[in-house]
Amino acid sequence: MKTKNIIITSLLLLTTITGLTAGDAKAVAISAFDTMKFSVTKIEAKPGEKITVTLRNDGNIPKESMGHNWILLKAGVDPMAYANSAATAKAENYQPKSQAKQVLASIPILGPKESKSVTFSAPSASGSYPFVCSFPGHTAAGMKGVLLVK
Ligand SMILES: [Cu+2]
Repeated sequence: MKTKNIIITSLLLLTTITGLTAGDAKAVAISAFDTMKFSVTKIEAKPGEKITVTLRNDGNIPKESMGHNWILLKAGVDPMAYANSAATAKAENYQPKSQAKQVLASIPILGPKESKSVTFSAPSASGSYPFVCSFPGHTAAGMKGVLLVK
């Protein structure tokens, strides 16, 4: 009887610990479409909050002509300026090393039905942090959004 109670208590404890771990980071699921749009254009977070962004390409058009990525930029960075620089950086997977200092977190180019995650801490300073898809033409087409830290 005593052993049984210990096992039950251990199981409950394990469940609690697992639950805490899973709930540790704020989960944000973003779909990317052939229409050059993100399903999520606004993410809200507290300063320093841990966030896991999962990007899924829900389109059908091949990666070479309709790939999508997710690039979170520092506050004050012009999304179009970053996108213009990235557009000519095909060899660097549209993430130019020359602009790496502008980037806070990123998920590389995904083809149809591919999915990838990135976990990062929201900046400690309140503000508005733009994110874009830097595949050529996509930011201009509206494939962008903002992380609001407050
Ligand atoms: Cu895109």
